[in-house]
Parts: sequence; structure tokens; C-alpha cells
Amino acid sequence: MDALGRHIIVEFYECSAMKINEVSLIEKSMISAAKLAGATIISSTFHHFSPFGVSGVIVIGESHLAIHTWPEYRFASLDLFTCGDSIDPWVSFDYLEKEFGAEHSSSIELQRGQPHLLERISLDTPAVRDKASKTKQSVTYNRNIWFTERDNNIALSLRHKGDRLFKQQSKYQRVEIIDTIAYGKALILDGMVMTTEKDEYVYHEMITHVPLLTHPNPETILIIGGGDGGGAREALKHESVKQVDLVEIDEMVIDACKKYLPCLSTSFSHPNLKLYIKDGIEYVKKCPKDMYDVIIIDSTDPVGPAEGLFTSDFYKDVYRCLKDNGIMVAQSESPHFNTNVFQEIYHCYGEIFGYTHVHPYVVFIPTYPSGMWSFCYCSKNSLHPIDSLNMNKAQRFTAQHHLQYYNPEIHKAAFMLPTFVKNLLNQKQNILMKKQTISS
Ligand code: SPD
Repeated sequence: MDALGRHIIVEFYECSAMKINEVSLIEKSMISAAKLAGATIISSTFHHFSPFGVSGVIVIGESHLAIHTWPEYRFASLDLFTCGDSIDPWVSFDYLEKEFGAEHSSSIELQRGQPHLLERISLDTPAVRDKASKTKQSVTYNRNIWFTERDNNIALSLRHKGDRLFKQQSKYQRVEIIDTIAYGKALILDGMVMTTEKDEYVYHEMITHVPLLTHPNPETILIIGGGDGGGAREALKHESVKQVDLVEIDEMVIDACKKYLPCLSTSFSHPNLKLYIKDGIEYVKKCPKDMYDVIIIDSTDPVGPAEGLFTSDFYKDVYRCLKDNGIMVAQSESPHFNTNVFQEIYHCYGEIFGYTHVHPYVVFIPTYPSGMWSFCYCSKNSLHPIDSLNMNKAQRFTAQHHLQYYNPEIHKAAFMLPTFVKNLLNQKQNILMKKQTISS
């Protein structure tokens, strides 16, 4: 070879869009391609960008193999760089072309570092060489694979173990379970983190115990959404609760969580839980009035199947289904990340419940974009989230159930809003309320 390295620049066209959006598959294919060519793998780093696209690089003893994909164009661009005579990058090329189902390709080979243009100098390296040869060669390599949830300006990334434990398209959404390094298994719907094993307690304790410990005697509870079971698990810790009706539209979410997130889904076998696989909007439309002490709206984000759970028609029905001193709590998105939805939904509740009965509160959830998340507490009549709280009862409950986030102090503190959040809520004149749909 009359160059230090061979560098193949590759364009793959009309690939399988599914395959080139699947970070685990791409990483495995790139590893196999490198091995097939005879390379020594040192490390791999891959990122998936929600909803589309993967970037990654395999560092090999003989240089690197890199890839960037645009599934929406069925296009992948690669560069395969090898040094020395021991391996042939075209072996990797052939393999990857088939692996990604590319129908066409174009490629060019560059000779990198041509000796007649270079001058070799002598470096005194024996000492360094000696050291290197004595260090044990590791047989494993470092995998660095990332899931990323993002909008145009903000992203949240979680490193995971590389294999998707579950990935299927249901009638409503893409349901995935990944195994993250820092937060355990995570439920991802349509590319958005819904919950993770290690921080789910923040969301589920705060969406449930705030209303259930404010209400003096909560017996009948309705949960709309919440197919992972976390909210129901918390509600059923309350002795007064006689019945939890859980209405989830997507059975696949329940099945995936039962299998991979049993810490959340234990409550599905509880005798006081009644599960309805149906659309929450239809459910509340047909539900008789004055049925529930507490209604919890544990929805996904307002895209896809949850869009209708962010409309004033839906909340008018929720209001009707509540008993006279009933309480509704809904997840109301991030003031930082979903500012418009946060503002619009607040005014939607204000119009229906009356502004003095609407109290947003905030919590800290590390695996949600921006880390700050909000809920909105709305009472039909008189129960105030702080004044009506029985501190002693809340204290006993906290200790008895070894809660991890909720305690009576954080219950009260969560309603003390940062100034910028207060300002957002006061900007009614800037909010163009859409009568039907509230969108981000
Ligand atoms: N972007 C995250 C929105 C979270 C909505 N619900 C989570 C479900 C947990 N039970």
C-alpha cells in the first residue's frame, strides 16, 4: 500500500428506514463489519436522536468506522478508515451495504498520508513501547450507546446498554423499553421518556399522594392513562381507597410494563383495581356525574393518542364526573420545555374549575427534558391543597410507606412557584386559547 491509510467515503441510498433508525442494530452491524474485516475493536459510541437518526463511531486499532443516518431520507453516510495492510475496509463496505438494505451506493477511496509527501523523523519510543506491551490486552470493548429525546433546541440523553428489550408499534404509538445505565429500565413512548425504574417515584408519589392526602376520605379514584401502573400502585396504598378505575387506551403499554417494569405494575392484580382498556375521552363522556373523589390524569405528552387529553371538552367531562368536594390532578408538562402547553392548560383549568381552585405545582424529575415537571391540582369545590392538608396524617403515611420523594413539607413547598413560572401563569393576554385542542 502506498499510503498510511485507506479512507472510504460511502453514501448508501434507499436503505431500510427501519434499520437505519435502530441504534442497537446499527451498532451491532458496525461491530460485525469491523470484525469481518479483521479489525481490533477498541470502543463504540452511538447516539439515537429522537425521532429519527443515528450517529456513531467504532474506534478500531486500525482507525475507525463512522456512520450518520437520515432514516427519513433512507440515507446513510459512512466513512471507513483503516491503516496498515492487515485489513480491508471494502469487506466492511460490502457487509454494511447488505445489512442496511441499501439499493444504491456511491463511494470513493482516498489514500491518506502518501509517503512521497511526508518526511519520517525518528522518535525515541522504546520506553513507551515497553510499557504498552506489558499492559494486558482487554478482550472487551467499551460500548457507549445513547438514547436522546429532543426538540429543536433542547435534548436529554440517557446512556443505555444497547439492546432494546421491547420495541413494537401499537395501534397508537411506538412502545419501547430500554435498559439505561443510570436510571434502570425506561418506558419510552414515541421517542419520549415516560418513566424509569430509578426516578419513577417522584412522578407517581407526587401525582397521587398530593390529592389523596388532601382529600379527607378518598374512596373512589379514576386514573386516565397511567398504563405503567405506577399511579395505581401509589393510590392503592391508601386504606380509605375502595376502588381504583384505571382507563388506559393502549394495552401494549400495560403488557410491556408487566413484563419489564414489574416494580410499577404490581397493582394490576389488586382486587380493588378495575382496568378498562379504552379511550379516556370516551370513558369520561359516558361516565355518570359525581362518581369520583379523585381523578388523576396521567397522560403522555400532547402528541399522538394523548392529544385529546389536553382539550377543554375533556376537562368539562372530568369536572362533571367529580364529586362535589372532588379533586383532579393532571400532569401539565414542563414550564421550560413545553411552555405553551403549560400556560394553555392552566387557563383551560381556570375557565372550568375557577382560577381560585387551580394550583399548579412543580417537582424535579431528572429523566424528563429540563428536569422540572409540573402538575396541576384543581378542586371542584373547597379543598385547598395546603390549607386542607392534614399534616399528621401525611407524616404518618410518609413514614409507613417509606416514600422517597413525597413528605408533607415537599407537598406544601411544591406549590411555591419560582417567579418565572408565576409570570408564565399571569400572561393570559398572550395565550391564544384554542377552543378545542391545546397544542405545543
Ligand atoms: N414527557 C413525559 C411526560 C410524562 C407523562 N406521563 C408519564 C407516565 C408515568 N406514569
